[in-house]
Amino acid sequence: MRNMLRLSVLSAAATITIPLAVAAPATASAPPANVPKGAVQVKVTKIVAGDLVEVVPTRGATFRVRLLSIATPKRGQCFSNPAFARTKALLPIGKIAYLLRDRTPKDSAGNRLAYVWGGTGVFVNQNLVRGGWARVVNHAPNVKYRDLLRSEQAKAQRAKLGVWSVQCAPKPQVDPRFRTCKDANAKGYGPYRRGVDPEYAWYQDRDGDGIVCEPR
Ligand SMILES: [Ca+2]
Repeated sequence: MRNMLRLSVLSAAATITIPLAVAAPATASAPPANVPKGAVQVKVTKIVAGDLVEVVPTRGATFRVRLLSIATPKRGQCFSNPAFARTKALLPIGKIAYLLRDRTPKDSAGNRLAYVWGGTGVFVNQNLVRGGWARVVNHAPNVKYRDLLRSEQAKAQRAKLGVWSVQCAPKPQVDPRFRTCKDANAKGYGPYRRGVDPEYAWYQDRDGDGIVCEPR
């Protein structure tokens, strides 16, 4: 009688535990294959900037993450809006992401420093550089993906994508007052000396003597 009872308890327990064990991996959401070992799962809660996001870990309070080795254009700079939109698309609010740290855990502002993968396995730092949404910056000693990112940046530059496009190229500076040296001289301005007068940069020093707008 006692044996029979134990058996029935065991079988009842088995029918309960087996479906749970099968269901468990689906809710734990195993990371996509290309997310490196050691990456920590978080949930995206806010996109602060193209290279700064807020996340919440499985247990604990939200924190901000600065994407390592890259910088997106700041607000108001060329291509800042597309860069922000790209990060938002790669890291949708409420979705899972994966963080991998390098050697320095935080920046001076207290943001965690990490490489970030989206829930589908896209390496966000790399993707932003690849499309010209971000530039590579030196966050030494955090150099785990530096060579990869530099190679992606070289390709983006050759293809003139995003921040490397003609549209984002710095405008050549010109003298706001005079169209030519002759005009400047006529109004009593010039010559301008290299390293002394800021106006020097606005004119071509054809003979290379460090002076522009020499009176003729
Ligand atoms: Ca000269």
